[in-house]
Amino acid sequence: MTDLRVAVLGVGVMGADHVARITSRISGARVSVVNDYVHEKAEQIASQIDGCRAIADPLDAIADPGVDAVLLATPGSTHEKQLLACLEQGKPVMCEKPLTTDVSTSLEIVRREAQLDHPLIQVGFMRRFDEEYMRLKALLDGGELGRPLVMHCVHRNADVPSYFDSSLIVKDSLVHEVDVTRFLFDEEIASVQIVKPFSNPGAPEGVIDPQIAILRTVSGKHVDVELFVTTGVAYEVRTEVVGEKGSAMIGLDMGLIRKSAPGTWGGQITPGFRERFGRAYDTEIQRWVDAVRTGGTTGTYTDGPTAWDGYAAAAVCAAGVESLDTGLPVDVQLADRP
Ligand code: ISE
Repeated sequence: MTDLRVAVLGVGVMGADHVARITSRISGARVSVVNDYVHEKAEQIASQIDGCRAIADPLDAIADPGVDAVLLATPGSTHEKQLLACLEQGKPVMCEKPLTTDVSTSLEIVRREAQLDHPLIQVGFMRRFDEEYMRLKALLDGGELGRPLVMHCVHRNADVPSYFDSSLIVKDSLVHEVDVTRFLFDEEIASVQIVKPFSNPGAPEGVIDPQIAILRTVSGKHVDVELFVTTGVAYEVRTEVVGEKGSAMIGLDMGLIRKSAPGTWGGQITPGFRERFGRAYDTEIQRWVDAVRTGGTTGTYTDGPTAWDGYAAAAVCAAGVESLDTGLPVDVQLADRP
């Protein structure tokens, strides 16, 4: 079987990481086209990869006959147009979150995809491919904890880019806990409330940080999330599920623990999400490539979170942004699934 020819759109930090992983860590695929709004950056990357071209217009890159599938790592505001182009061209697409930047366009994407013979969109919620999350999911599905009742999540970043504002903490960071909740509990989220504790004086002017998110699922499970994105420390993502018959926790970051004179004890904390979830990204992209390559015979071109998952996460985050203003719980309104 020939290698899948992938166009990577957007070669900022995430896109460049994906180019590197497809080129040197993933089997069965190669990067045939790159695109970026800074064309010189795309040209520079293309020049380092055999048989790769830089194409200046993202829609031309999607339509190019030398492209079998598309990986979108472009800014969220451009996703709607690019996803629609992929659907029109019948090209499978892996889309980094967000699916689109608002709920109505996300729903439109879901509806347009539903008109096709088979789904083509996979959304990049990479935590579903992380070994610890997969083990936790297997534990829950196996019933060993009994019925899950409560989940506590911690989501801390050392810092965030300068353009981050309070609502991005919901849409860019909380969105992962939203997806984890839907993934682990296999049900939708009914309401969300954002509580604002005393703000970190070290946070940029006007940014509400930390925030506490309280999610309630349709069946009444409680999830609380501490979001704190300017700790100045490192990356900490922990998840603890409490069930009828016990609890389980992941994300303890217990790499090497060193004990040394004079009487010290300690180790290192993972610096950021690219390190923490590096292997999960590799697994995610490998499984996507495998699904697309065999799609002609299996009829399935995705292996992971769907456009619906992207839409549902967007709907929860929109309710979260509303709650950020009012401080009150906001119900999540989901359309019927097509
Ligand atoms: C970032 O955009 C990500 O997607 C990370 O996974 C998340 O942990 C971080 O908070 C976001 O800013």
